[in-house]
Amino acid sequence: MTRLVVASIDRILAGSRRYDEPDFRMRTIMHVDLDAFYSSIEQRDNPALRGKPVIVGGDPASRGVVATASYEARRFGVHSAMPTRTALRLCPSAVLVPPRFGVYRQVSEQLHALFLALTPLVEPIAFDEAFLDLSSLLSSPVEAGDSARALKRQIQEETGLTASIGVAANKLVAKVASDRQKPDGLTIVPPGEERGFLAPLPVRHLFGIGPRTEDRLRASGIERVSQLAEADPAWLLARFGQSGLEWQRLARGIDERPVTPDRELQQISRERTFPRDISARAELHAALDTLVAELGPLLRDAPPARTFTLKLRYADLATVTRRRTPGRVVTADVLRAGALDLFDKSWDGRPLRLLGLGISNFIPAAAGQLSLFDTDLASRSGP
Ligand code: DCP
Ligand code: MG
Repeated sequence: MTRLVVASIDRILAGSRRYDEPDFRMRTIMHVDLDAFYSSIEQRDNPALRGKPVIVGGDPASRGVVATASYEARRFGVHSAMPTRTALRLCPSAVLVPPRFGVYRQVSEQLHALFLALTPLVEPIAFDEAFLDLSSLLSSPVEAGDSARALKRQIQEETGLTASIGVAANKLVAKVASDRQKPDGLTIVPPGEERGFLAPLPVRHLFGIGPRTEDRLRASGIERVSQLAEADPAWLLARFGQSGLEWQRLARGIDERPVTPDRELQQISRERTFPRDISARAELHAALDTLVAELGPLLRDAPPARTFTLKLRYADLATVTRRRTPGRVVTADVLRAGALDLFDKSWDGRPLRLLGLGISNFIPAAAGQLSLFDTDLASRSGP
């Protein structure tokens, strides 16, 4: 209720402020993303690694890939999803550490608990990343400074790690903002400044614009968000269909997707587009393992699921989706074994550009068994 009143007063006060969307409602969305998550945990737990280039990843001998690298290693050009072999060539002094998913998952749970202490409207995106909708607590992103600094402090105290936070009136801008001053950053984008904030970025920063779309836009002379924002809508529509208009809305800083706690989702899924097409089975298995690990904490928070789905996209963009319902609840272990098996049966050996994994077909929580989310979801059914 308060939120609605505040939003309408704000719209009246805004006066000259212009939004392309008539029913625009001011929201305060926070995006939290930990810095160099896996490698920061390794440096935290082993002081000998602090200040050094650290690579968390798979064994180069079995075509392992980099999960993440410390900022010291990134200076050498090392990045996620690169073959470990290449990474060690770029940065021979790096210490290679195998991933400890169990530990990362525990930290992820600690983080999730801190987020939930602020608001039930938490949408986990990865182990170390979530959107929080703080609209009912704060009437504008510009009021979020104290909450964001307090959250960063709590994260530091509870986990010993640094986080970067972005706050804005929507998810897109909050996400870009959290990246702006990494590591240990805080960036708040005041309402009305979304479009200018996004303008200089390459278009790939917008949701839904992957490498292929980026190429198509570039072929039409569009590389920056500002160019997309200014393009003639009729031309965009003719050339790219409805998607062109949707990208333009994002480019103009408009994004109305709600923050969605996973309980409400039909499917919880994660996918990876690889920086280059991959045809090595071991690398694909490793990527699948990462997806399983990312889904882990969400599996725990979501209602039990009966079905898991594997998605393969080949280099020629042919996409295959395979579903399996194992006859028992999909736990992390069931998912790990099942996904690998399903992958081996589904993949035809050609290079893949994307791998995705999801769970669905949720069993409703038993009556009387309240979860953290149940108590608060009612408040979301408002406007
Ligand atoms: N991860 C992975 N494989 C990838 C990307 C990420 O295994 N291709 C894992 C390792 C990361 C974690 O997910 O530590 C979080 O991913 P981020 O993209 O947030 O990367 P980092 O937290 O490592 O770094 P940044 O400081 O850029 O957020
Ligand atoms: Mg991160």
